[in-house]
Order: sequence, then structure tokens, then C-alpha cells
Amino acid sequence: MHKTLEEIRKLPEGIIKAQEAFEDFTAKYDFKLPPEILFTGCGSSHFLSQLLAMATTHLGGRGVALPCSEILYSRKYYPVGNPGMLVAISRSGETTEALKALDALEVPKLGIAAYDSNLLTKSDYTLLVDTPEESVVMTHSFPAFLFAFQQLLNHYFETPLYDPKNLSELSREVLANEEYIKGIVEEFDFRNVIFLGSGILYPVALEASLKMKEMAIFWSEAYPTFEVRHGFKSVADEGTLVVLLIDGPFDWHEKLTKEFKGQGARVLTVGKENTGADYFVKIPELTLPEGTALYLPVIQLLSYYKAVKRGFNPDNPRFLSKVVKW
Ligand code: F1P
Repeated sequence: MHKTLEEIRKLPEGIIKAQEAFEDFTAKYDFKLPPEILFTGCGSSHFLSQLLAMATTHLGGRGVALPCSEILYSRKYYPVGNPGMLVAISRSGETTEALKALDALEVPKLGIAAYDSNLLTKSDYTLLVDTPEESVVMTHSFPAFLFAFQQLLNHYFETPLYDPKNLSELSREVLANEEYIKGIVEEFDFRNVIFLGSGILYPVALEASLKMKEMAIFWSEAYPTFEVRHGFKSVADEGTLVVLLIDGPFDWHEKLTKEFKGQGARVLTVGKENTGADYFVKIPELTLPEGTALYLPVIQLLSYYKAVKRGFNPDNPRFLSKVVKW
């Protein structure tokens, strides 16, 4: 079996590891999380930085996210302001740009990694989430890092903590859709895919699009949900799969589903209720942002099975390496 599939399936344990990392962190450090935080990372870790920035803003703080390279070379063009902290995310903890980004700003630094690594050595505060992965692409560590930091946010903003056991169990329910997701890929040989998500689900759509490219070497795009109607939808025809990542559906989601079906595209809705789509994967009843981690295995499995269908080895993706150094 591919290592990548094994790693995707480890999410339930990953959530528990994330909780342990959170508890270790709060036991180790006595500090207050500043309300203005700049988040950074590269690739998947950058999309995660966007999620964490949104989760921070949602709780009343101000989260801004930038890719590491933009912090290094072009930060004057962004509303970086005077952050109280830089949070740098890197699964490996060894990505060159992430290490350099830590040196670029004179503010307290918090590093998040899956390994005891240079990123953590360079950070003032370290969140080590014990989710090392054999997959080249980032899999269960992504939602695990997300959950660990969400707990930190809840702790410091004094909002109720999420229940790790519940989320872990619910992630098993989502993973139980594996055969169904495989069936979609087998039944519909789509030739492009568009991922749509709004708010905190938009970075999930971006991560989904990256997963498709990394694992399946397959063209994919991602948009804030309704933005797709403004020109981009022209590419969606009978060869297209539109993946609609939603929380609660409302009439606009149903209208959008109809619109794409009218163009001949097929729609996969991932959320609490179907929108009249061709395919539907149910995400258990958790409000966002708490339930955000539950969408990740769906988009990871979709990309994994598309890679297998196209004859690629997801454990050894073309032109990619596990750690990007320069
Ligand atoms: C960042 C990253 C991954 C990507 C690829 C190369 O790694 O860009 O997001 O999937 O494997 O590295 P990291 O800084 O999170 O270790």
C-alpha cells in the first residue's frame, strides 16, 4: 500500500497527537498570545498559515498570512503592520525559506513543525506536533497542526476548548467515505477540477488544488466560492468536476450547483447537507472553524485516487521533494 494513503488514514491519531502538543505547549510556556499575528509557511504550510490567520481573526484577533518568500522579498507591499508575533509553519522544519523568514523580522517567533528541527531551534516558542510523515506531500499533519493551533487560540482567547476525542471520532466517520470517493474517481474520468470554498474553506480549496497538482499531476483551480461565476466558470463543461466545500448550504449554493450542472459539469458537494449535487460527502455536524480539519481527508483521498487512476505513484511525485532547500 502507498505510504501516502497510510498517512492520510492517520488523521484520528493525528488529532490526539495535536491535543498532546497543545497541552505540552501550555504547560511549558507562560505567555499571552498577542492579538496581531503574522503567519507564514510554504506550499501546504502556507495554506495552513491562511487558515490559522482566519481562525485568529474569527476570535477577535488580527491574523495575516504571507508565504515565506513574500515576507523575505516583498513584505512592503502587504499590510503586515507591526505583528506581536511571527508564527512559522513547516512540517519538516527545514524548508530554507521558512528558516530565512524567521530571521527577517525582529518579533517573537513561534515555530510549528512535526520534527525537532532547525525551525524549532530558531523559534522562541515551539509547538512540536508528533505527526512525522512518510508521504512526500503533506497529509494528516496538516489538519493536526490546524487543530493544535486552534486549541492554542481557544486557550489564549479564553473560548471553550474543542473536544479532541470527538473530533478524532468524527474524522473516522469522514475517512469511512474512502470507497465512495474512490468510486467517484473511477466512475467519472474528469479532465479538470475546480475547488470552491468560502471564508475558512477557501484555503482548504487552495490546498485541495495543490494536492491534485502534487499527487495526480492534474490541472485544478481554486476560487472563493461565488467568485467562480465571474468569468472562471467558462472552463466548466461535461469534463469538469466542481468540488463545492460548504458549511451549511443556502439558496446560493443550490443555484450554483444547478448552474454548473446546466453547463454539463458534475458537482461534488462536501458539507453537512447536499445542494442537489451529483455526488455528496457528508461532513459531520460541527460548526466552523472547529470542523475545518474534517474536510482535509476528503480532498486528500480525491487527489490520491486520481493519481492512482492516472497511473502515477503518489509516494514519488514528479519533480517534487519532501523538503525544499536552496
Ligand atoms: C513545504 C512544502 C510542502 C509540499 C512539498 C514541498 O514543506 O512546500 O508543502 O507539499 O512536499 O514542501 P514544509 O516546509 O511544510 O516542510
